[in-house]
Amino acid sequence: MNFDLTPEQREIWLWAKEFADKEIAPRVEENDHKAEFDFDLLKKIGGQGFFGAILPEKYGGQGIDHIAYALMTEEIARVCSSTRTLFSVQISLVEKPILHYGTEAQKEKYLPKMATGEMIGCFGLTEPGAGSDAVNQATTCKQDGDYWILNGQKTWISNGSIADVAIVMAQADSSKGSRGICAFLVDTKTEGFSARYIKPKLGLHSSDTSELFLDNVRVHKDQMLGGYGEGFKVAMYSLDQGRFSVAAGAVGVIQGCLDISTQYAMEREAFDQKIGEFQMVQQMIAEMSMNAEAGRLLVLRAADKKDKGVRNTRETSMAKLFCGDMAQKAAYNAVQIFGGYGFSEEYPAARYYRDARVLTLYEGTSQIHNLILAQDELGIRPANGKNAPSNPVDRLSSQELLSV
Ligand code: COS
Repeated sequence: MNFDLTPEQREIWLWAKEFADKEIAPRVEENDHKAEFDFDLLKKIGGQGFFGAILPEKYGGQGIDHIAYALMTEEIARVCSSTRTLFSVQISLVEKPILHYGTEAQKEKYLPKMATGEMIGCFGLTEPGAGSDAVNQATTCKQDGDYWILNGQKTWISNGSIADVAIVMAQADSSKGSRGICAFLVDTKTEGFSARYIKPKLGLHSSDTSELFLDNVRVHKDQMLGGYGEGFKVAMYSLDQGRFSVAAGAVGVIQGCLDISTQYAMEREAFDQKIGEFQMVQQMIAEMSMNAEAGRLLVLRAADKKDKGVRNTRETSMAKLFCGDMAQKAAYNAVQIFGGYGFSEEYPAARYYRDARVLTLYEGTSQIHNLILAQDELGIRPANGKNAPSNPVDRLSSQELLSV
């Protein structure tokens, strides 16, 4: 086991860190207050080649590994969770499933343009009546010659209004349950497709969160992603990627809370000393430091398995659950350390507090991840597939686990 970053991973991490500090951080407060999507920032991120991070060079990407991708994601989230959401959805929820399940024609059509940010993607699984119960899709697809006709509604879709392409899950035959679901790549300019920005919301003010409406949307059969009835597997595979990116983002939130808290604690004085000298403040700082480190290790462990190409639902779920929950604690304590100023929108702690809240909700609530992990431990439903080893020591040797 080697904890050192390679020179390349370190370089990518520093590249993302510098970009986050120089280009994202100065805009965060204004974007948050205006509650508008920042198209200029999107262009800058695209121009840097960030969206192509993990794509092979063949599709215009940089071909970096998941360790470096996690570190990039963390750095972006350290300064802005709205921007991190844009980045995560584009890469993990759209590019990765196209890369994994797409035909060569689909890859060539979408990936090079997504790598530059010329094309933005969104992921349409959640519906008004299908959140945690993702199989319960009310959106339907019916075949009509060479086309499929899609009807339904999606909600809480990040990037929904700005997307050029949406991955949409729809039910072809409800008697088949999860095995009747199909996934489609829907160009958002197709007639019958529309989106509506959801505003106001508790946090992520400058992230585009939208509803999608599909009214007799005709999609060519070549736009199906994966095979007939494979849509739920496409969705679950995508969530294994998206949850990983959320977990890395949550580590960034913990680190961001730690950074602002340590700085404030060594500036603010009470009872004739810096508040950072009080042990109760120190305890909160120590806890943030420990949780950032523990969370980062869980994320990097999942990254390692992804790089080895083995199923990692369990490790990803664990990272998402732990980091999402610990980000709540870190943001709560950052507000606590800032005291009354933590309650003011003129200081950053309030934004971290609001933005952190969604981390235990989207891409599987903490309860869903507890369920995945408990059912795995109890042998009810092995998270990494039926043949995954159940002995915790065996689990450390990831080579033996099932391939995705
Ligand atoms: N990768 C690949 N396949 C997977 C998978 C994964 N991570 N997880 C499940 N599957 C497969 C199963 O193997 C099963 O396939 P077979 O029928 O061929 O055996 C199929 O998908 C259905 O799985 P399961 O029976 O476990 O489905 P459930 O309805 O019981 O759902 C949970 C399981 C609760 C884990 C799932 O619905 C879930 O993750 N819900 C939360 C959804 C979510 O995160 N929503 C927020 C989206 S924000 S973008």
